[in-house]
Amino acid sequence: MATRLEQWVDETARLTKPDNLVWCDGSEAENDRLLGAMCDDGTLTRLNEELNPGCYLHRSHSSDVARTEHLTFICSDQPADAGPTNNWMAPAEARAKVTPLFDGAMSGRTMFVVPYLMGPPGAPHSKVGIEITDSPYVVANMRTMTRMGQVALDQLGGGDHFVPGLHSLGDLSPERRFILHFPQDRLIWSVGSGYGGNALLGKKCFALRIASTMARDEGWMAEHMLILELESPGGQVDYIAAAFPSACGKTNLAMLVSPLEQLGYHVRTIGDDIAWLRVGDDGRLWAVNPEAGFFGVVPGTNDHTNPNAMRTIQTNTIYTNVAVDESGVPWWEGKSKTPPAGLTSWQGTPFAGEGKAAHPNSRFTAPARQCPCISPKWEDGQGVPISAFLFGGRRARLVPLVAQSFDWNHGVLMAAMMGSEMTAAAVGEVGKVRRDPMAMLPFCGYNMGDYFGHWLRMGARLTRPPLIFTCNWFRQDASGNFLWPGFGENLRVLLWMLERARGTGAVVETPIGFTPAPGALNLDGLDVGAATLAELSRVDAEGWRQEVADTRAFFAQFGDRLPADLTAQLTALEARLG
Ligand code: SAT
Ligand code: MN
Repeated sequence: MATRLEQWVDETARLTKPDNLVWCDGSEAENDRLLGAMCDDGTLTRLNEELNPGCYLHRSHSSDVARTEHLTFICSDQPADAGPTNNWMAPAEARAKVTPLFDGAMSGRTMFVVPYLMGPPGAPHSKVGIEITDSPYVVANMRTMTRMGQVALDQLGGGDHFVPGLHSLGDLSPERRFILHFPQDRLIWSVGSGYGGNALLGKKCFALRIASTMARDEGWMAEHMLILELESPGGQVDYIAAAFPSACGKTNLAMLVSPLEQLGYHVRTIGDDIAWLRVGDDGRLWAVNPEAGFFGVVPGTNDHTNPNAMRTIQTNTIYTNVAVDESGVPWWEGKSKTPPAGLTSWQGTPFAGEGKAAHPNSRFTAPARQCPCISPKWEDGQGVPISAFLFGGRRARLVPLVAQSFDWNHGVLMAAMMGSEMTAAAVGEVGKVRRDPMAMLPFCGYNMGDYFGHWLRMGARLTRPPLIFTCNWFRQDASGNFLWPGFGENLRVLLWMLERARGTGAVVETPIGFTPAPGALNLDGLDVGAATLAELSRVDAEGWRQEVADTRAFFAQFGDRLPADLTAQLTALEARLG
């Protein structure tokens, strides 16, 4: 009897009609072969072999440069199960519409069967996915982003427990592009895009959208969060998980360089994008990074903003949509003040100084193990215990530098109220504020009203819950200057959060939560005056009343799927604002 995997591969090959079929084993030799073939046919360009050994450039189609949320669907039986913030398509309609796009889509191409593991090998909660794709670029990326090949088949052990994901480049036309999730079947279909979260199905499609529905059913959490490790003088180690919308500095925060290293404060990385969290026997929440690599935004990355990322992406990295100089060294906005002469833009044309040389959503794909500050615990199958959650966005006004919620349920409200100015990570209106609860708006695989309820229920099960904070590194003064230096200095905010977790750390009580009392943040060696600090923490009641009204309107769309507790929290906040 053929296994479920063999049957599915067989069926898929009959539908997509590839010229060849390759089962990927994840080996070095296989990877070398694939990279070589992609260099030969122009899919990849080898970068400077001395300065960037093992690095390649890929240029995607110019209409395929970011996630396309309007072409991303949750195909649950009932529209109410996808909820008002997701696009919904009936499963039968989705199959009828998209099957023809897969029909013969791989003829003239090779079909790769890519077994992969989300989570460390051998760990009890790691999960197997199988991606079938006709893109060798996707295969190479999956090899970096996940544990790919034999290791995943070993974990599967001949069983039936895997999440199938079918991907084809199709004709790359946005007219015929669909990213479909079938939560009941734990199945993913993606056609028409070769880019990032649209095509590397282990990431947003599995580890967030499908995993969030599994987590709801099984009592755990799949969140869009970095995980970082903080060691204090004396050796105490704590872990923080933080959620920010795409392209708001998660990778920078995850790899933060401690400005207080001399004093014994060390920061290490567990993950930069996704956290899977479970309740431990000790009543704490334990987090695992299911990924094995970083798919980070390149522009703005430099030795000041993220020296650890700079070192991580020096070797064995696939760059997508960056510019390149005459000697084959990649370049992007923010790498140096002025572009080098003789630059070729991300579109492969001579860069004349107009527009951007690298696409604003250009990315690096790099192995996590290359990160100089990766924690020795990053592949621990038990995970790490989380002391605090941090929710942030990009807001020029209103939201203070940091605030602590009064308790878990109030924290869930704060996280659900999150808004952020949109970035280039998704196709849309860059700069416009949109509500992005828990930074999960594009990634929650079910009704977000139910998702809020899941958060409330999880809190009730935790005897030692993480404290919940919100932050905003991006607040500006009236002339548009950032008030807070950001980057490594964000550590000072994290240290105050840890003090709060230990029951110390002075606060001011405001209607929206606790903010640091004057003098409570360690600002040694930092040039931030008292007036600036006061402005950073200022709570503008009128502005917040407007924020409450916006939130009420946002919440209204969830109707009776919105937990009553959340409405009660919002009403209480409104009352505190007076
Ligand atoms: O393209 S991805 O979805 O993987 C990146 C992101 O939006 O965070
Ligand atoms: Mn992300």
